[in-house]
Amino acid sequence: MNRILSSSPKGRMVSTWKMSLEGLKKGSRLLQEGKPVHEAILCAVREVEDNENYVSVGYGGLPNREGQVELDAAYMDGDTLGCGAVMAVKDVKNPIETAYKLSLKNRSCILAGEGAERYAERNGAKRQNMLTENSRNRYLREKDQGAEKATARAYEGHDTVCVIGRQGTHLACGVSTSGLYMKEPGRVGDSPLIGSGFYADSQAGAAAATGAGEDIMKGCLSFAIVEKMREGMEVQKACELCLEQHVKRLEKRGYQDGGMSVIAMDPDGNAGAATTLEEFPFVVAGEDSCQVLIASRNRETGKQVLFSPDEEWLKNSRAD
Ligand code: SD4
Repeated sequence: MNRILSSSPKGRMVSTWKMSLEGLKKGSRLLQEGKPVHEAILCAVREVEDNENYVSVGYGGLPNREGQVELDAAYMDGDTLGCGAVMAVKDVKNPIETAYKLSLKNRSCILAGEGAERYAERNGAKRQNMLTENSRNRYLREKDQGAEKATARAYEGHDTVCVIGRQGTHLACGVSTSGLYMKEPGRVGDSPLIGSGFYADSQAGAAAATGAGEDIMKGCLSFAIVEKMREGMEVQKACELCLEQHVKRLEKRGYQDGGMSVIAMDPDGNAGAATTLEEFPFVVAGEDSCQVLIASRNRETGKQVLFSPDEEWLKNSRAD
């Protein structure tokens, strides 16, 4: 049975994709120093948002059909259930920071488009063109080949960074993404939707998702996982069961799985993950370690396994 045990009663974190490794190391260090969970999560997400080599989040993100980078981000506090999100924002440097600020409010905490951009600016966010030359060149090249006519797909250079953290008994979660490459302008995925892309309740657990947002949101996947933990299910089992049930529900309606992966943490700091991919890298950090693990689903049996990748894999994998 897959099981990632908590090695420490102190700060614990889990995050999606290998690209979150450096951020998680920094965030986890803050937790070990006793800093509050939001500081650790913001630090980890910002690290990915600021890295232009990661073309799925923040600066350097790949654009929509019209060549503009539109970003979604959200933050949820598991103690208060306070939740904030920004959707389809342009030219905002660290959307996770605005999402966090919004999570402290009780009304008008989920903002879209221009209103979100104006709120971000009024509240200290740096405005910056998020399209790098590399992303622009790739867009122009692929547009020439007619790529913007194809259906926007997940996991083609587009993966959401989701970070769950726990300090003491306090759970919280932050997510940030540029969504699907070549998406329609104004399109919003699961990531900033409470219950779909993320959910955190310190009394039950936290979960977050990455993949084809339109598929994920049909089952409020993150909320479903947290509710299973509330009923007493073990975190890894909750991830596997909810994802499997959701895929079956979609398949019955004739949808083809566009790729979905989930991470979760229970109130004791135990982490779990499940995927419909052959390889889904995620990162787990505790008091004395921060490591990449792989969740993998066997195509024939549907069984999920978790394993540590070897050095060779870490060096060569493109699955950021
Ligand atoms: C979205 N869930 O916008 C995001 C994209 C993603 O891996 O996570 N891709 O639908």
